[in-house]
Amino acid sequence: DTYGIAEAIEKLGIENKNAGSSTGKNWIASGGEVIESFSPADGMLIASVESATAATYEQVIKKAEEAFKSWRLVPAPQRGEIIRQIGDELRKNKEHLGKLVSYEMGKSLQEGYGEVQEMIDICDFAVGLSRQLYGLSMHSERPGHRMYEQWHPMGIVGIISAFNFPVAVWSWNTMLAWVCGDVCVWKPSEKTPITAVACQKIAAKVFERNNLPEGISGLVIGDYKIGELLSNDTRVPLVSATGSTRMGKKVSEAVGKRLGRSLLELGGNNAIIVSQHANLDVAIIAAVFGAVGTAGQRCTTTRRLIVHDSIFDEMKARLTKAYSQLKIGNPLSEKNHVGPLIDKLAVENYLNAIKEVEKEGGKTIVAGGVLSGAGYESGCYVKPAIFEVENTFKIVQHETFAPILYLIKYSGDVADAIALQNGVPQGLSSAILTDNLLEAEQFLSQAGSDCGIANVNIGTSGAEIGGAFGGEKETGGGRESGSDAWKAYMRRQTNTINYSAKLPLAQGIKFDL
Ligand code: UN1
Repeated sequence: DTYGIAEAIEKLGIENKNAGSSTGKNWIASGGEVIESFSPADGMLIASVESATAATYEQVIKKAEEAFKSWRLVPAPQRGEIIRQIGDELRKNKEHLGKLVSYEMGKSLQEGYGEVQEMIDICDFAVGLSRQLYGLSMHSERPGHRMYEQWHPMGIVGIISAFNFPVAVWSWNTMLAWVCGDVCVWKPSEKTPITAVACQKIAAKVFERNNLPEGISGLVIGDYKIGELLSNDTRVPLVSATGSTRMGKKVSEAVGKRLGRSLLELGGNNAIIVSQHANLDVAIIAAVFGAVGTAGQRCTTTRRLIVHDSIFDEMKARLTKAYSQLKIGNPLSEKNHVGPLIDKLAVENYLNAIKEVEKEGGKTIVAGGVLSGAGYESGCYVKPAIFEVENTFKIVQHETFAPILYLIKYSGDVADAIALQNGVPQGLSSAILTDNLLEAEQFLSQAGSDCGIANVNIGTSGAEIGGAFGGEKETGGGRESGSDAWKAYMRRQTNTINYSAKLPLAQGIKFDL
């Protein structure tokens, strides 16, 4: 156990045989089909967990409904105190949980730690927020009247999350929802159930220590069918879903049918514009980290590089050199830059995308391929690849969750580059690299990038928790994490109070008896 995985698993309280039902508690719905989680790093079985059934899902929802009745009455700053304690537990468990994230998901150890750091950061943010759930007060048009608004908790928040940020996205949602007074039921990706169990245990320990009901945090592991239960459930007023656009459309449709609320964080097709005024040293690092970090499996991954023709050849040469220096291998070893894809299905999708791009006439700049031999036994390691393409290629318009970077040339001015950047169905993250103020401001203007995130002189990925995270168009329009994203987890109530002995009507309407 070179990397201390067995120790991490033990310290996180996961029993190897059956991580879920061993707790014997209702907050992890079990009883269903057993899901075995294999590490894409070495192909070994990490642990197995029972998935939820319709009946145990029902138990968790019942527990959640019951817990909401008391949790909503706990003053928000006291709810914040509970989140502070969860943040402390995460600090204590950062190394173990970060390692398990790296091992189960396949991202580099540094990125695994980074993900747990994001969780700690959002806890701190939520603690402060718990004293700042502000509503506005308005001036009434009627004499002797006061008007204001307040924010109330909504109830059960259903969270559907993806494998690529198996723990951070849960925390973005839960920590905010909990200070807002909601209770949460989480359906993690069935590809990363063990890290989910670890998170649930950390949170449950804190709730239990404070004599709070277990239903504040529920876990329902399973495939899309569990997601459907949440989406169709009128007892779940808000469903927050992160994943593919295909999944998001299904969730949105089901939730919309019952006029519930959904918060969607779906696919991206993120581009960096590299202008002739860019610092190319910065450009190379931004592009390479953005394209190969997390093996191209972030929703903010840089998929397209839109480069001015005057520096196109130089960028191509420098990218090729940088890619030749990338070390691909076990993500737990800190000498490697690139880990595996999540599973063999992802490898297949990567290979199909390469076939497609070649069929459409893409030119290979750095060739891809699946790695085999010692250290690559899991069959999930692939070579990051670069192709020179047209933005209009079908495959370029599509998000492939893999380290494939598309190089696109532009000539003319920044407006041409912006048109290319916006010329895809997705609208999550975007960036321009330029030292020219006019170009940067045009990119950020209302006629500039159409994405939810637009950066200058940094790449497309690696957002901080303090900003609202999400995007437009097929990305789904939701915003999570910082800024005022908390408002999505509460219901707004407008209150008008008459402290006069008369009843004047609004709009000057007369009604005398
Ligand atoms: C995601 O890929 O779902 O901006 C989230 C980033 C991370 C979050 C990505 N903070 O890259």
